[in-house]
Amino acid sequence: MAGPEMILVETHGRVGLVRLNRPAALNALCDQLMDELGAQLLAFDADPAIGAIVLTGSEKAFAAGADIKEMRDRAYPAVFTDDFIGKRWETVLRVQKPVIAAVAGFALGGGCELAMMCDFIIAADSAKFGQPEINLGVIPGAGGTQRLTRAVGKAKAMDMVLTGRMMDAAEAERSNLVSRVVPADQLVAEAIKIADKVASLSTVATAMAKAAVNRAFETTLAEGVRAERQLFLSLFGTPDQREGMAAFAEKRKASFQR
Ligand code: CO8
Repeated sequence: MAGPEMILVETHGRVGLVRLNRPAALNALCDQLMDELGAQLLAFDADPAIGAIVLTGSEKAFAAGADIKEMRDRAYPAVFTDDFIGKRWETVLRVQKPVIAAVAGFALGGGCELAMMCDFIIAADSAKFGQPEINLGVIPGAGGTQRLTRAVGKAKAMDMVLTGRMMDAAEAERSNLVSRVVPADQLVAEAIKIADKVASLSTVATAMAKAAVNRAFETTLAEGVRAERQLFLSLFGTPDQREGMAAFAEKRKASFQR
């Protein structure tokens, strides 16, 4: 079977790196690209040699949105019955291993939404985030109105979604959309370094850590705390908990299961 055409795949030790690679369209997220990305994310998730994933684009664009030219002739009700968003766009949410988005240049529309579906975002100082769908006579459709609002609050989210304006990297960091900003020429190296740290840890603990933090977006404080406690207690049934705590007591580096 022919390999993917719109993504580039690399591994760096225990880090799986996916680069969106459709330069002629600023990585516009067409069906083929989303299918290739989804398949690769699931392949990394199933691979015990991989502990964390970095998703990045090019220097110019993480992704300039869903592919407008592919979308323009879609019509209701076929768009509803096809469920093209649910089928293609939410694969990243099924990945149990941590996924870090490394964003340089444009992350617009579905590109911003895809970055927000990752576990956290590292931005190059060149990054520009936006939900410009309103300019096209539509609104964000892959979680943008919800995840952006939870990340940056109502005032900024409403401003961006209603005007379509972009937010630069400094504003994105100030507004808690991204966890760190780094110089553009160091973005991928920094993201790999951060992912490498995550990947060196217990795979089951990092998966549970991400599941627990994600609960905070879906439930009440009391339910979230209960869910966290169950996950925490369940880790006492794993060899990694015994190894991690023994290594601390014995002043040595922990060697987690692979
Ligand atoms: N879709 C298709 N093609 C695109 C897209 C896109 N989103 N963005 C850029 N391109 C193409 C351009 O058409 C152009 O192609 P060509 O050379 O063949 O004309 C090429 O990429 C380069 O783009 P520009 O010449 O426009 O480059 P500039 O540097 O002048 O401008 C911009 C860069 C500002 C990023 C500009 O390209 C732009 O505004 N792009 C569109 C941004 C946008 O509106 N994004 C939102 C799309 S809608 C969306 O994402 C909805 C998501 C809903 C959920 C998912 C459902 C599937």
